[in-house]
Parts: sequence; structure tokens; C-alpha cells
Amino acid sequence: MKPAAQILAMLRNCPHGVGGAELCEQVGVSRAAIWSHIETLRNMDFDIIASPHRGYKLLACPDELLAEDLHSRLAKDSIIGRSIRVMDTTTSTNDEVERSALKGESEGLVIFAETQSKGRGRMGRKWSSPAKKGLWFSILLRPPLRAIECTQITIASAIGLRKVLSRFKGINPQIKWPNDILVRGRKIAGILTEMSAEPNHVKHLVVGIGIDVNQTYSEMPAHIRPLATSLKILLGKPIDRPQLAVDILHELNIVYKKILSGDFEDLAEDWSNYCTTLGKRVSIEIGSRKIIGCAEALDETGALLIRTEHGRIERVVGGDVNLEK
Ligand code: BT5
Repeated sequence: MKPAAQILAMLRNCPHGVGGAELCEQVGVSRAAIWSHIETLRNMDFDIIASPHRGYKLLACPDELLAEDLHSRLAKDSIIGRSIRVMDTTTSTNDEVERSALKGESEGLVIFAETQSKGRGRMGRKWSSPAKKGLWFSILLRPPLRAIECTQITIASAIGLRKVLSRFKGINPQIKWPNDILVRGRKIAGILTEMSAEPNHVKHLVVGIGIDVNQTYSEMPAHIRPLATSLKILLGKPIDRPQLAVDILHELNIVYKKILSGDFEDLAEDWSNYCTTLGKRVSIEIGSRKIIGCAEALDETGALLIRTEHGRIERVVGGDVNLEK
């Protein structure tokens, strides 16, 4: 870890302040070097005061995603976030991670962008990603799964996101199969899982996640305003994006480890408790075919099981679910 990130981690862990001597000892640099790193952090808008008795104290952090800072706040053995990059702008973080995957980068890489010029949803749809208003990021995974089991990863990610968002008072997020997180019927987050696979072997997965954090309605494109919401709109105040990013990566790591240890059933149970789709009469369009029926359950691969009007079970792995009257 770089000295500035190490200093930040120590300041966060000791809200009452850390002495200069302790920082020198732990970071392994001189007092002058500590002073210079503190100045660098101040120039990045970290509000740090120095007092002769208490040493250095962190008062406030900027609303900025900093790779080293995020990394230093994750557990050392975390798979997700082993390596983190933050970009000011890119076309789509899914493209960035895909390029890294093809170069052989190991799983756990996370790339954030403060804004995306071509953020996308499923089936070529656009994803609005205004600068510094949300969390727009993608994760590289190389799970030992078969291609047909990969819906598990989207479901698990939705469960992880739901759990973190539900910690905000008064927010009760619901999951709409397979990739939407809704609050009060409006979309607050979406997941785009893209896969590179051979018949019996997944080479890698790119899990792209978009979370609406600090937008107001006026900062959303008009066509999504009636459908979307953000944490700021729901809570009436801005949210600390770096902290939210850390909490989400932490939770995604937990659910990913569950999948790796074969515990999808456990996750599926959690999913059924918060899923708006289950038990409802739904329709799903897959190409030119339309399936109508009752969404009964998830199977062990994460596919949705629909009981049609003829009593047959249809297994659905993708598509848009609409609630029917
Ligand atoms: C999704 O697609 O919900 C997946 C979204 C994934 C976005 C992330 S951001 C990081 C990574 N990089 C990318 O390029 N993508 C991923 P889908 O279910 O197809 O929903 C798309 C629809 O959601 C659009 O057609 C709009 O109606 C709506 N939408 C667009 N932007 C939105 C936003 N910021 N918040 C809520 N809804 C939005």
C-alpha cells in the first residue's frame, strides 16, 4: 500500500486522531515525509487537522473514488477488489474489464469510472451514468461454473446490492428477476453480466453494476425520470459514495464466496424473500416468443421457472419480465 493510503487508513481507524510519531513508525517514513503526504491528501480535499496533542485527525473526505483508498478499506483476503482502478471517464467499464480479461488479468479486478460515455444495459440499451453521481463499475470473475450456471452470479450480485441498500433507513429494496433493484417500484440499480465461454467452461465473466446514488430527478434523462430513483432522492441528502463502494464490494465478496463454496441454495432462499417477481403472473418475451405464467421459483442454476397456463414448467434464463394483471 502506498504511504498516503496507509496514512488515510490509520486516520480512518482512529477518529480521535493519530500522533505524528505513530504514523512515522507504522508507515516507516520520516516526519517530514508524513507532513508532505498529509499535504498531498489535503490538496485532494481531505480535511485533516493537526494539533500538538492529538496529532492528525481526519474531519472530512472528498466525494471522490480513489483506488488506493478503496483498496485499503477492504479485507486483505477479499477476492473482489484485489486490484482496483478508477477512471475519470470511459465508454463502458464492462469494455475496460473485458480488455483486461483478454490480457489475462486475474479475477477480482474492479474498474470504476466517474462517468461513462456509452454505459449500456442489456440488449444494447443505454445506461445513464452522470459524472460523480453514482457508482458505475465492473468486476472480473473467473468462477468454476458452467455457462448455464452463470445467472447465479447476477442473482448473487443482486442479493449483495439489496442487502447493502437495505441498511439505509426506510429503504426496502426489492429484486426484479434477474438484474434490477427497485425501491418503491423505481429502478435504483441494474446489473449487466457478460460472459466469455466455451461449451463446458466459462473463461471469464464481467459483472457490470450501476447504482444511482446522488442524482436529483433533474439530473436524470427525461425518459428514465418516471422509472428511476436514487439514494439522494429517497433519503433527502447526499450519500458518501466511497463508503458505499467499499460496503458493496465487501458484500459482493461474501456472496461470491458462497457461490464458490456451492452455497447457491442459501442465496436463492434469501432471493425469494425479496423478489417482486416470485409468485406473480408474468410475461417474458424471448425473441418472437412470449411466455405467460406464474413465476414459481428459481432452479439451482439461477433460471426462473414459470408455470404456464397449460401447467407446463418453462425454464427462463434471460429476458425482460413484465408483471401481468
Ligand atoms: C441494466 O440493463 O439494468 C444493466 C445496467 C448496468 C449498468 C452498468 S454501469 C457499469 C457497467 N458498465 C456498463 O456499460 N454497464 C454496466 P437493463 O435491464 O437493460 O436496463 C436498461 C434500462 O434501464 C434502460 O433502457 C433505461 O430504461 C433504464 N435506465 C438507464 N439508465 C438508468 C439509470 N441510471 N438508472 C435507472 N434506470 C436506468
